[in-house]
Amino acid sequence: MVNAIAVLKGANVSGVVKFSQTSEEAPVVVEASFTGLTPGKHGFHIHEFGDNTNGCISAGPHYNPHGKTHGAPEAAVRHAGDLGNLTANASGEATLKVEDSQLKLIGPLSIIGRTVIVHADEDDLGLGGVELSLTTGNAGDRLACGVIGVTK
Ligand SMILES: [Cu+2]
Ligand SMILES: [Zn+2]
Repeated sequence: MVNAIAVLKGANVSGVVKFSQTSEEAPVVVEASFTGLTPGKHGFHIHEFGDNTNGCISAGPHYNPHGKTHGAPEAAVRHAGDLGNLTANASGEATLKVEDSQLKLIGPLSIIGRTVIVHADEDDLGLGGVELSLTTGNAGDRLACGVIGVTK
């Protein structure tokens, strides 16, 4: 079992995202809990770099080791880092628990050391019909980010 965690801090938004995987072929369990969001949907991704030199922007594009276009988490064609959206309630709180078959904590495609980001806007899952739909889901500003580290 490998466990990893990211703690995200933004101006208003904060959250914790936990990951676990039992073997390289097993799905990764993702459990996220956020506060301080505006109600509604917010794009939620793993980005390529674990670099916060200039804030969340230094994390680079969506983690995409297979050179695919952006998509929904359940789509066959997606970035490995595409986790879709968090949905915040009227109090600005969002929780998510999913199993994802493209993320890895074990092996050469591990996401440990990369960055989790929550965005200002909804991820259109590649279907928005604007240029950014196919790269970022047009999810807007990066509200909060955190590097994924190993935990017990
Ligand atoms: Cu993102
Ligand atoms: Zn993507």
